[in-house]
Amino acid sequence: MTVSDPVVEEVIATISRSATEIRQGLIGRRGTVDEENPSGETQVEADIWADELLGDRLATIDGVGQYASEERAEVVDCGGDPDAEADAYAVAVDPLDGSSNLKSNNSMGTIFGIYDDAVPARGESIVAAGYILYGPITTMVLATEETVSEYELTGGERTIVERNVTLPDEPVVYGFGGRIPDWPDAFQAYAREIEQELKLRYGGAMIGDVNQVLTYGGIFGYPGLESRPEGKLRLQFEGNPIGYIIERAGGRSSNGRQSLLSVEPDDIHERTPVHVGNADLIDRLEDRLE
Ligand code: FDP
Repeated sequence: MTVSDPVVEEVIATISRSATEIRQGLIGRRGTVDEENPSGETQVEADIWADELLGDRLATIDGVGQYASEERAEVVDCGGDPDAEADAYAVAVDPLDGSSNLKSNNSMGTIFGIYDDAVPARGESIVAAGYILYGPITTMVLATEETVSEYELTGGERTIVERNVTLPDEPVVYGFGGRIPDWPDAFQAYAREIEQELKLRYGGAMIGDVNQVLTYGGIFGYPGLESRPEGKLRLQFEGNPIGYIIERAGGRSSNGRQSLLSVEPDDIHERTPVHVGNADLIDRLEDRLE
């Protein structure tokens, strides 16, 4: 599938070409460094390396006005103003989502959102978003205004696997992050209901867990916690792109009250509760959390 805007297409092509290289470069970069990312989490060598690789490549694309990464405190100004210029975009990236899974050699991903506004921006201004899943094979799920597609990536090439990916109607799996004693009572009550209906699938990397939901139907959530009401995941780099993908695939996203895409952000690294999945499961969650 081609995306009609050449800048958007070049961003997608650059990220998908870089993905097999990133996967290969994980070898030997599993160690932690003596640094924390702007959200206060320990970085592994691969986080910094993948961020530099993507940042160098994306920031030089004509028409990319901003590069923002979960691994950098500040947004990188690349020369165009996405608020002012019709053909300038902001690219927000989580270079390695779930990188704590590197230690145990479990799945991880790369997430990106292409915003038509300067970031921080509402998810409603996303024009395309996607994720790479480093599983037994490397795949990319890409959502545009037209459709959601899945590709296999190898040697810098992408091969279409499925056009028009949609969430299955009958939900099968669920995965909720955070420790149960830290879940607010209303979320605990909701989770108890869901446990009776669906199968648990939780691998500790949002991309792996969300991909299970997209494949089998169900719900992924990282709720607001008693100790941290804002939750763990970041709106610009994780919540918005994933919300966009799942909504385009026929599901819903929510921070517990409203679509993630309609949340007005204050800060580039702001966190949010994230819930995505089949629409009726998200509707029920919002009723419970009211
Ligand atoms: P990680 O810290 O390994 O980068 O983005 C944060 C994230 O992973 C998500 O990918 C994942 O869903 C979540 O954190 C896992 O958090 P828990 O360890 O609290 O389950």
